[in-house]
Amino acid sequence: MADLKEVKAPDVGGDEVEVIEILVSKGDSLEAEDSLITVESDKASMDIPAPFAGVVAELKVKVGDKIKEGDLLAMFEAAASGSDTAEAESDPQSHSGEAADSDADKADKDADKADSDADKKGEGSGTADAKPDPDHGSGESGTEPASTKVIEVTVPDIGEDGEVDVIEVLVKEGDEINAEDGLITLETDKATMDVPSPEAGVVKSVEVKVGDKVKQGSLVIKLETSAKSGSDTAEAVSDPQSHSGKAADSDAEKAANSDAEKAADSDAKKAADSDSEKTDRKPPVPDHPLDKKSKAEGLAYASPAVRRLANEFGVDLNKVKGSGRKERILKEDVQEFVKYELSRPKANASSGVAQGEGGLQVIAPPKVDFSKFGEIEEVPLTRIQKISGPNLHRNWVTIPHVTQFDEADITELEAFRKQENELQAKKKDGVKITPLVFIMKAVAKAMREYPVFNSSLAPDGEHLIMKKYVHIGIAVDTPNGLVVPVIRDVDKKGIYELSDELLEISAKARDGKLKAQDMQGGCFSISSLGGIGGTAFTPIVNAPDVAILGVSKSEMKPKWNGKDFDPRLMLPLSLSYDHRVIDGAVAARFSVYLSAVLSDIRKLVL
Ligand code: CAO
Repeated sequence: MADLKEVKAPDVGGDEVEVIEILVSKGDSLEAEDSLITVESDKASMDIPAPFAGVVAELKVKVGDKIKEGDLLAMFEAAASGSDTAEAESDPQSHSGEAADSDADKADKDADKADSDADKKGEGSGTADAKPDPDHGSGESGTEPASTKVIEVTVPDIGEDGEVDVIEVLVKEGDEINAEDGLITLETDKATMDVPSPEAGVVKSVEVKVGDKVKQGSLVIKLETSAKSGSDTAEAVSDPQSHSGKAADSDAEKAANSDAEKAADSDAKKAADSDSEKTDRKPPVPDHPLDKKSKAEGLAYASPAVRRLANEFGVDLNKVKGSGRKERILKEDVQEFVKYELSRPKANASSGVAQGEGGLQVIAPPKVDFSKFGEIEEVPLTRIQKISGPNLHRNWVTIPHVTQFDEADITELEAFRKQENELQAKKKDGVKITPLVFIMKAVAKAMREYPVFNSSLAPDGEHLIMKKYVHIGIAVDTPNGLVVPVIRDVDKKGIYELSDELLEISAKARDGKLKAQDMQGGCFSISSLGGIGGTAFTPIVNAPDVAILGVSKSEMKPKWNGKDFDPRLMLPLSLSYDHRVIDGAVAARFSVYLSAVLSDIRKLVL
């Protein structure tokens, strides 16, 4: 049979120390030496362990309390037999010592209290008639509600037809839980989810284990809950004496009525069966463990030993996900965290930007005194360079780039373009067309054909945002640096309209008159160095775009037609893409398609 025993603070190093963490809850079943609370002095923090095994009946301290040696920490319901308890009873100086000789007193007090409760209610005639509260597990005297019921908690509708795996059991027998506390974690092929408790209570039994398969209606736990007085739930308790129930906690009574308890328990369960069917169930809470915020805004849930370990390795415990009970951070969690961090690309911090969220860190560049080797002059970066530099750096280090090279035969395109330009030259306000506008049109067409090129990776990295519009950014070389104004709805505009816009926007860029919105909303970028020269280059993807086309200078090349070499004007294309989003084969197809359209611009109207 169970007795309530006091757990007192041991020698905590002389002075008062502050309770910084409560590691157990009422109803928890502990082994001797399991940690109870964490205290902190100005020198260190330490766990105070349970001096013996038992169930936590009551906690006498809370976070923020100051305690010293001998202060009462908790009341335990400890087994009456067994070495721990025996030891405790024989040692009046032990943590639980004072409790050991007070059982008899306590039984008297309980009986008195039962009398007084019964009198207050005008029910029953005293402890002689009082029966134990059936199935009452906490062993607390006089503090429980008058009656309880046991309900069966089952798996609610989880949106799955078949069975799903139980991957974690979050409670155990004797746990006191609140409504909505997670009971078990289920894993479907879409997500993991917790099955929450519909009500607060004490876990009487856990009916599933890790690895079981469950479906809607499967029994998860049996839960003892408090019945509201006067409500129909009182039926759940079959004990006719239950209305005088506070006396039921009497230890003496308990000892005398184990058979009655069993019978009552069984009746209560039957009643609870029907009650449980009536219980309104909330659907399980989808749970993505990796997304879970740390429990601790201020204080991570970990023992001092784990804190010390984390401290030694410079680990911020708020970033570590605990795998222990109630997400308590274990030593293994810290070790795994360190392993993971070490396996990530390294580190540091030559600039604040590199330390940003998800930032890769690189070693600081060497500091060289160049003046030692000759005359130098320091020229400040332009404002645009200062802004674009960190963005280029981020894109370069965070996007896995691949560049696909190709060339398009633009012999016919050029013939047509020159012909058009001759016509335009005769007009008063004629526009000169450059190859770039044809390239823009062809790119827009290819983006419609391969929509993944018109997407962005969502910040969670789990899906793509597909855009239904085709806005293209054009890299423009200006005296102050590179800018990328955006031309909208390229797929819907004609060659002349695009030429006008390109002229206008590049003039604005060179005059430093672009507004922020002129540079927003792009889906894909083109960087044309064809007017300058070069055969190929590797442009940097302009996030959040997933690809960029580099255009180099066209060149006459001898191309084998099967019989002879033909002189053909070939335009070099360099397509860089984000390999997280675009597969190499798709990029090659896009590139081939683009070349085909540029080689035969009649395809633009198909
Ligand atoms: N092959 C051969 N000649 C080309 C060509 C190509 N791929 N592209 C353009 N040309 C020719 C044009 O036809 C024009 O010739 P003409 O004067 O004989 O008509 C000449 O080169 C100059 O063209 P342009 O550069 O003025 O016009 P554009 O439409 O091709 O480009 C713009 C406009 C704004 C993109 C360009 O001026 C520019 O700034 N390019 C630089 C982009 C850049 O810096 N990219 C690097 C980014 S990464 O650092």
